[in-house]
Amino acid sequence: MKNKTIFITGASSGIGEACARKFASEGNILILNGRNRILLESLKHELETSYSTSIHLAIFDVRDHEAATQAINSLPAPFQNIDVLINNAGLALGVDKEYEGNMDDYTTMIDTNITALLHMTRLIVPGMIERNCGHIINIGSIAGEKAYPGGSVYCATKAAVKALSDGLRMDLYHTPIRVTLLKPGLVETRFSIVRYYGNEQKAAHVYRHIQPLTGKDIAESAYFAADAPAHVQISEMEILATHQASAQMVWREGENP
Ligand code: NDP
Ligand code: 8X3
Repeated sequence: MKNKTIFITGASSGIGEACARKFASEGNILILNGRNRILLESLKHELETSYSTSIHLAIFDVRDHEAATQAINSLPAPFQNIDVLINNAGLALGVDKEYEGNMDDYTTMIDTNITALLHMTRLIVPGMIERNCGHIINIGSIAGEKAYPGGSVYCATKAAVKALSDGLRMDLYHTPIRVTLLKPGLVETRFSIVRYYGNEQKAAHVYRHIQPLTGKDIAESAYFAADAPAHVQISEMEILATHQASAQMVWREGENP
């Protein structure tokens, strides 16, 4: 696909950043959202220098509904017709037991992973319906399939992303607009560093003795879904590292019996 307008939330790092690279390298124009202006400006410069693309930065916290509404309503003309929305911004905080964790962290996960994703959908999909074309790619997780200890709230948010994706697909099935849910397993990004509140050692432990996925692997899947012929809707893709069989079943070289 070429010359499409792609909106990516959480594009300053990891999977979102990799999606920006992939879709830009294929000749699309991008609206990149995130909170870190310096990282996003540097990504914009790099991509505009390397590829035939043009990038608009939409710097806001996705939990700030007023800022999100203002950003969407004031997009410059070339960026107004969004073809693909990649709802990617998200996070996990902590690995505490459900009854012991920090309520503020729970609220942050719910507000970011569920409410903000829903708000971006609510803001952008009506325009897709008017134009009779569009594609929403939600970044869910294998964590949304089955909860694991210490992850109940994060897992619940990703189960909600699955329900929101399924419901949206049903609400749109009379239109040409497609809805794709990507459910990655272990992807080495800043995800675990954020989850462990900046503790890089604990984060590295998550990816020990296994070759994890990269943001690029997930970006390739997002692009595959977006690039499929118009009559093909990739509804879901679960993408795991080869030595991973479920969120908790991970074969680690030298550790397993
Ligand atoms: P990263 O931490 O590398 O990237 C997360 C991105 O989301 C960053 O750009 C971050 O920006 C942004 N973000 C977080 N909160 C907000 C906010 N309130 N407003 C705007 N942007 C925000 O992790 P990943 O790339 O791995 O995560 C991307 C998505 O993939 C998440 O939804 C995650 O749940 C999901 N996922 C990740 C997996 C993994 O193993 N890594 C597996 C399955 C799914 P900032 O730096 O400003 O916080
Ligand atoms: C992130 C994948 O398994 O760490 O969504 O929850 S997992």
